[in-house]
Amino acid sequence: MTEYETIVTETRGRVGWITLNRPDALNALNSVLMRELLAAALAFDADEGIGAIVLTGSERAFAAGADIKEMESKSGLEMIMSDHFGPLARFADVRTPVVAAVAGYALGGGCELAMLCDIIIAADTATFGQPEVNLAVIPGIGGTQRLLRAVGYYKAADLVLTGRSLSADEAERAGLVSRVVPAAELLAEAGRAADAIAAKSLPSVFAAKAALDAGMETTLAEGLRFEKHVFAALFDTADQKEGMTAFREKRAPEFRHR
Ligand code: DAK
Repeated sequence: MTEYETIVTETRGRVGWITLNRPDALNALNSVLMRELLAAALAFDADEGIGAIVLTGSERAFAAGADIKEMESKSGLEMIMSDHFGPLARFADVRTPVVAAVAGYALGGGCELAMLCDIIIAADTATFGQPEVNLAVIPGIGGTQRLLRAVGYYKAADLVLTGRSLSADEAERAGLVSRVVPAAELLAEAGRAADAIAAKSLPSVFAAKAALDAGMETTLAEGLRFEKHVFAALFDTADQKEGMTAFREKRAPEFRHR
């Protein structure tokens, strides 16, 4: 297993776990962490033995945002030329479903990182927000775009323009969070969700994630066309035959990810 400086990785069954590990900075996303996070996710993505990823932080913070101290002295041109947040943006291309297990602060880039995941499970202690306006900047990795699509214009504008935070319950009501659980159950719940995904046939899971992603980007008509073709293509997998045969024979399917 690769040794990282700012994250810890582990494989449990068919699930890859990534834990952000900069406790002194509340897991603020500096360039080393963003690079390591992407590398770890891509390594899991390249492993057929992995069917889902859990991304988590600490009890106090999932991530308190981009590392302010690292970026405060940069110019606008440097931000663009250095592709400072490139690794985080590329995290969106990970094809394996990612379950975010969020406790404590998920602010700024931390909230945006959660939104790069497919399922967000929040501890009842979690706090979400886009406070960039307090620093005289704006969200830069989806906080005005993915957030808008997740919660609608008025809730997104409330967060982005005032910089206020949302509790886990308010985030769930707004549609930003998939499930809220007591903090003590967060990792177990995230593990169960990831195990459930990892038990499915990989081609169908990849296809489902790709179709959902397409739906975020395109028109309804285009999305429906994409869904129809991907649905049909799955009938050429051995796992589709196995899944439907197993249903008829009243037994659990044995998927081979083919
Ligand atoms: N960056 C660096 N250090 C941070 C940090 C951050 N975002 N958040 C916390 N820390 C550090 C604190 O400085 C402190 O370090 P020491 O002073 O002890 O060395 C340590 O973590 C503990 O924090 P506090 O002492 O402040 O802890 P409290 O419990 O009192 O407060 C807090 C917790 C989360 C409320 C507070 O730390 C806080 O407000 N943090 C900043 C939250 C924030 O503003 N986040 C948004 C950051 S801006 C872009 C892409 C992305 C972005 C921008 C552009 N492009 C593509 C262009 C994203 C921007 C952001 O995320």
